[in-house]
Amino acid sequence: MESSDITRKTIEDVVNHLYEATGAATFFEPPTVKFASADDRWFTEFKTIVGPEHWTPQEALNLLYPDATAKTVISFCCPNSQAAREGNRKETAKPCELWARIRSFGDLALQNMRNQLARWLQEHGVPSVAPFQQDDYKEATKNLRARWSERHVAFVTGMGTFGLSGGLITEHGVAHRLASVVTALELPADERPYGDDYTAWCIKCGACRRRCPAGSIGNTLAERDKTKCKEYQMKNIVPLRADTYGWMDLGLGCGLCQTAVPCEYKKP
Ligand code: B12
Ligand code: SF4
Ligand code: SF4
Repeated sequence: MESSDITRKTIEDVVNHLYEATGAATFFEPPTVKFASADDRWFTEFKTIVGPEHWTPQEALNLLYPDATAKTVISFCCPNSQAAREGNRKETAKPCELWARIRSFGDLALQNMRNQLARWLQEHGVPSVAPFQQDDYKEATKNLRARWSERHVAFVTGMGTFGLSGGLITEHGVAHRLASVVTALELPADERPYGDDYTAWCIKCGACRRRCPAGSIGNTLAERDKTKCKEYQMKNIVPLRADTYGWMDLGLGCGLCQTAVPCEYKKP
């Protein structure tokens, strides 16, 4: 296939193929794929909203291809499986086992999906990069600030808007994981049905705040205390990893704010 023959449909087919091939289908419901123009003004605004270190799509692509021009950002969203969501609804302090598996091993499948989509485009002669894979994850978690925020990127593609919990509320809810790829291939962008209203799909009901065992969620997005969420995970969940869940490393989080809430699996 020539790169000029690659359409949005082709990309969606590749993502759906990788969803099966990487084992992501064990953990997630089928992905939704959305597209943004690499020139969208939001990417420049994130230098102020997230921080000056946050990459534009152009900067991210230039990490691997110094002479290429970024044209499109592809974002995909994989909702957590119904069984994992149902299991987590009953929890009050820690993730159920299926949720924990998604955080630790589902995330590895998602990393493979990103990488393989970028590799597929590269093999078809199109400079492409999965920016998350170029970031320093330890630094991002230490500073609570990534150089490529999957939620902010997905917001630009029209995938969804931020909730009080900080999660991105999509057509398929907030219980999901996100990934993205920047490419030099020009493809039509999706519209943002919510315009620039970055909290449009959150009904501000406070259910996530009441679910959070760490007191990390406030009455407004600005009141959110991310450090409390991280400390809760480090003190109360990570130490359970070997005995309760049965593996030695990889991240864990409770995600209680994403289950038993009106935005869990649909736009409320
Ligand atoms: C560091 C990190 C964490 C840290 C801190 C999270 C944080 N920053 O909020 C810790 C360890 C605590 C954590 C916890 C969790 N995480 Co985490 N984490 C990340 C990581 C690596 C980077 C996040 C980041 O730095 N973002 C940038 C900062 C600036 O974003 P932020 O603080 O959230 O931004 C807020 C403000 O900017 C605000 N805002 C304020 N003013 C304005 C104005 C405008 C115009 C806009 C647009 C926004 C805005 O909106 C944002 C949302 O709160 C990402 C992966 C990635 N690279 O994107 C995953 C990621 C965010 N985590 C994810 C998940 C699922 C979780 C957990 C549920 C754990 C789990 N799996 O069970 C919890 C949920 C916590 C929560 N309430 O959201 C998913 C989120 C998907 C989703 N459903 O939204 C991500 C995207 C991973 C992935 N690949 O899917 N995480
Ligand atoms: S539970 Fe309610 S307040 Fe929290 S993110 Fe969902 S809709 Fe918004
Ligand atoms: S992941 Fe857990 S601790 Fe963190 S904000 Fe959500 S409910 Fe609170």
